[in-house]
Amino acid sequence: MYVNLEKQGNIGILTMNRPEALNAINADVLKDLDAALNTIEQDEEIYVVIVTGGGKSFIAGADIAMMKDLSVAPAKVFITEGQRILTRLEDMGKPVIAAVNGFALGGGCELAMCCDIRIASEKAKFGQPEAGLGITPGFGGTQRLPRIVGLAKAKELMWTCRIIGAQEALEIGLVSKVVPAEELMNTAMELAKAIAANAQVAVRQCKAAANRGMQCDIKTGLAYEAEAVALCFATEDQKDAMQAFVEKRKLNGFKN
Ligand code: CO8
Repeated sequence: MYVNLEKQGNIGILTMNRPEALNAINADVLKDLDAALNTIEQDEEIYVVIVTGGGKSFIAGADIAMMKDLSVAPAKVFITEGQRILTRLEDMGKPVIAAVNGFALGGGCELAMCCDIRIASEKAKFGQPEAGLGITPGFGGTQRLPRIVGLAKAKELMWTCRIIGAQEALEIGLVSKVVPAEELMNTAMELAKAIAANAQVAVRQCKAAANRGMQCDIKTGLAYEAEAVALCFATEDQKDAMQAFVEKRKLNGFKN
């Protein structure tokens, strides 16, 4: 299996597992990732997901050896499948944290950008080196990178193929935190646990409303928010949490 899924409490840890090729993505990796996403979606015990890479790399991109002889039609099939599966990660109801341990290049940077929050090890490296290989980014980079770092910075990175370190990724807003390599997984776990400790219907509605709102005008976004918050009033967790507040007592966990 090119993708491992392990559970620690309510946290699912998805590890890309093709270290001999720095976790480069081929059709089999995509298939295993798709299957792991099915498991995560169906497993009600998993509240939050962490994605990381096995070995020294997060993901060093799509598999260049596999792509080199592709003609237009098979390339389109691979691209469409990659976009579909990465968009599944972005659209997943549950929060997803990328713990970027090393190279996040090309398709690897694109996969990280589909996660809700990115935390980087000091050793992480990011970039879209596709133009140096005679192609454009194909797993969403031309669309998501400008939305995250701004249009001019995204074009600069895509045109020059410059690989940036974790600190620069932090400065341009591509990651939200940089930590020493040995603290990466603990930091991601602490963040995941903090999210998992809250009411999960509310957490998921926050994600859905925020993601949908980024694609539309603010009035439409506010309508999504109204739907999202109204729906929370149908949950026991909302009743319990507000009751506990007015009774000035600590809530003893959520039922979810
Ligand atoms: N594809 C296939 N194999 C890879 C890849 C890759 N992207 N990256 C690394 N590997 C392999 C190497 O070939 C090597 O294999 P072997 O040991 O059999 O020779 C092994 O992994 C270790 O790699 P290196 O020896 O090169 O390790 P270094 O530490 O010296 O270098 C680098 C690490 C800098 C990350 C280097 O491996 C590298 O530059 N890799 C390629 C990075 C890259 O250009 N990625 C972008 C790919 S294009 C892309 O992602 C497009 C996305 C979607 C478009 C779809 C279009 C159809």
